[in-house]
Amino acid sequence: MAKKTFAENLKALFGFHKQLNNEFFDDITDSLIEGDIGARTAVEIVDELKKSYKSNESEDQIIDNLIALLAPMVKEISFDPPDTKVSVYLLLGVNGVGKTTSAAKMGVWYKTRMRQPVILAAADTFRAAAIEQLQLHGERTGVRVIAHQHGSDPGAVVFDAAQAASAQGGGLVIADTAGRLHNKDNLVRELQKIDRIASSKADTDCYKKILVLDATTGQNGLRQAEVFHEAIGVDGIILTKYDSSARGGIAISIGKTLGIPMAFVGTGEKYTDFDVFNTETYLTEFTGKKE
Ligand SMILES: Nc1nc2c(ncn2[C@@H]2O[C@H](COP(=O)(O)OP(=O)(O)O)[C@@H](O)[C@H]2O)c(=O)[nH]1
Ligand SMILES: [Mg+2]
Repeated sequence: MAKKTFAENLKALFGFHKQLNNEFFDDITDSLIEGDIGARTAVEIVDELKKSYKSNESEDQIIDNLIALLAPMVKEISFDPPDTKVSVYLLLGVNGVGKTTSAAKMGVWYKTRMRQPVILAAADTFRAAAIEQLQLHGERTGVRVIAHQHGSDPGAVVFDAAQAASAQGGGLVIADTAGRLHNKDNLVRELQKIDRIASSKADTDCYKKILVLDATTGQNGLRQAEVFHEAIGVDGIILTKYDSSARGGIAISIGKTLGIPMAFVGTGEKYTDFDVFNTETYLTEFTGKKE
């Protein structure tokens, strides 16, 4: 059975507790933790909520107070590649989080919003299937894919893709990467070269490192964000599988702990199941606030 969302839990709590006493607030803390907010943050939030609580407050007021407390913790960013510049967006993340799928979705997203070309770079050269997967996406969506052979240097793929964009007077390169994460040293070494090439080929402020996180993995996502942020620095996050996640508190946890902003959400398997992250919408959904 699917896990209850924080919003559903909260609703049940209001029904269950006739009086909003300490027990009620303890239960809110538990629900926040189950929603992947992280224990420490959950306790801090509920302490604040208690402080501002006045008797006879309605459910709606309590949810509004909660949203007001959460809002400053969530960070949000939008990436707008300028038409006449060369931009490189490098997608990072461990295996299976949805990097290749997100690269394809992002390609579709930007293609309809840019005059200049969008190019997918198959820089996950580690798995042959990853190259084919991206090429197939390219065929289906009409977005150009630049790929080299299986096992070739991923930096060279990014180089060629950026070169192709440059030759057309600017454009956006979205680079898929391999998700190997044996240990941090390894990760740093693997990413450093590709990082150097991407930053030298992209115009000023047009190189973005975007971490892809699976919303269903919970607090594990926070750990992944820490590792990648330390290794190469993360400019923004794509939260995938948000459709199958009953939680999503990870956006709050990461914003508060690491200050990394959310950029996009993936909400399904279709190319169009993808949107920019919006804090207000996110908190409305997370808390189950009535609109
Ligand atoms: N439901 C759902 N599935 C997704 C989403 N994004 C990716 N997936 C699925 O997650 C699986 C792994 O995706 P993939 O892009 O290959 O991950 P990668 O290893 O990081 O490149 C695939 O079966 C995708 O269809 C999403 O937003 N929602
Ligand atoms: Mg992949």
